[in-house]
Amino acid sequence: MSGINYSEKIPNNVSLATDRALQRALEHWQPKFIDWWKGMGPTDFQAADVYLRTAVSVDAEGWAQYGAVKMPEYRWGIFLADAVAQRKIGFGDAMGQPVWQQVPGEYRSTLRRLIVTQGDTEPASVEQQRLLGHTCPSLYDLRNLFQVNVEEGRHLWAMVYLLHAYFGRDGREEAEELLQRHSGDADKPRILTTFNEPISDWLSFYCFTYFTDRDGKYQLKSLAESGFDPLSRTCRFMLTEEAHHMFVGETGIGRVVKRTLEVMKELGTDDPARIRAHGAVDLGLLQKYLNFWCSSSLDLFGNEISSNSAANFANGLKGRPDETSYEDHVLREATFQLKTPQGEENVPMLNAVNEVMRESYLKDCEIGLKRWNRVIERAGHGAFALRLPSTRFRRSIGIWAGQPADPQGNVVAKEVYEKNLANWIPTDEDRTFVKSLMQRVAEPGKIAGWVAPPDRGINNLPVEYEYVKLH
Ligand code: BYC
Repeated sequence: MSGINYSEKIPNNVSLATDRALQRALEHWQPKFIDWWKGMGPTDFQAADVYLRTAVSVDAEGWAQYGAVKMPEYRWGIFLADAVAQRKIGFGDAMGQPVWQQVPGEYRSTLRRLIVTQGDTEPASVEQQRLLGHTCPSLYDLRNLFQVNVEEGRHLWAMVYLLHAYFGRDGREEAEELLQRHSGDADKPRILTTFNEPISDWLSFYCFTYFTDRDGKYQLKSLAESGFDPLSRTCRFMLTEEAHHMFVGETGIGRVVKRTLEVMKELGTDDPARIRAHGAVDLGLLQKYLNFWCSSSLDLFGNEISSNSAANFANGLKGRPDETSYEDHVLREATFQLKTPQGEENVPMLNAVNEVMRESYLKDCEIGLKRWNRVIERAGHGAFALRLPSTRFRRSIGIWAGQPADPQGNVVAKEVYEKNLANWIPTDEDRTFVKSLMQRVAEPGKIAGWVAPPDRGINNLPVEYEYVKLH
């Protein structure tokens, strides 16, 4: 491997070729990554030619170059957004001081942990989705799945670069372990619970890219504020790619809604049984999937009251998304009114940063719902408006964990909760039905019967373009 031309093999803007030690470390890791990709990445599609975008630089022309690629030959690159001259720490007790180009000793283990947690989610999501290709509703969707997968792979490279470049031997060990933990593995699971849930159908995939990738957006935005400048710059570039993943989720769910409304119109009914018999997803079933994935993703923000997040904020390691949009960047005086199962509580704002992030995340989640509900309303079915579940519903982390709250947030008797859960999240029967819809459609221009075709193709190509050549 020593003859590698890094600017060719691994596109990068971090002058890899001039840092021999870093180059050697990555040379060592790269074949293990490729082995992981072949073993744990998308099954059976490694020889297919996929119409993918690749980032070869961070400027407008270079960040999205399109062409047919076999996935194991994808050029996973390392990119940092351009440096901001004279950048200062924008929040916390060290606000106004110059950002750090190296890891401050006292924050070394915390920063490493944040980077490892972020890094762990990226390969986890690829593992969760590895079987989906077999049941793709169209070649367009199949290509989008693979685009998301290779970019999650690139995001892993981004975190592994930071670990190798700034954390010495510990960092290299962590980079190895990122390939050794696996989603759902009984002995070595992924770090965060949501990333151990299987994604075995495309409705889940659309929900995951809508809700869970959006957590990614919010976590990356908060790390993009970090006083550790290489982390900030890395996350800023990752955010440009993240937008497409959420597009896949938002348009995917939107296309399911559209198709369901067509079927309702065709049959002249809103009877879920008849809609299902016709091979479409009734809106009640879609609502259950939204409830499941939204509540699962809400856990990813951590506890409402968190001394970890308080310390990370005060120390300038992790800010709030869009930190500049707030007035107070120190939060030593402010308080936050928190609703707990015991009643309202006034807590120091510094300890409530996770909750502040969760609130802004939910506002962002509302945007898609408004769009889908407009379509539902226009079709004359306003009574079926889709809703986000309350932050109290089905939580496993934080003050509401284990509380029997309904999707509207009312605490109900445990028996009532348990009896109604089947109305709120997908049952085994629902999942079996959704699975029955998942029949592979892989002819150019064809689409499965449970989802509408997209409005437009990729990169100005027609929808019927052969986005994946299967051979
Ligand atoms: N599951 O003080 P707390 C993405 C642990 S998604 C399991 O509230 P903190 C992507 C916590 O670690 C974005 N454990 O936690 C999307 C802590 O343990 P210790 C991923 C959990 O630190 C789609 C303890 O409970 N990025 O990129 O304030 C596809 C106390 O909790 C969970 C990040 O998450 C959980 N859900 O917040 C691909 C950013 N929640 O320290 C990719 C990096 C909490 O007591 N991570 N715990 O042993 C972080 O910023 C923080 O670690 C967390 C937790 C926000 C996750």
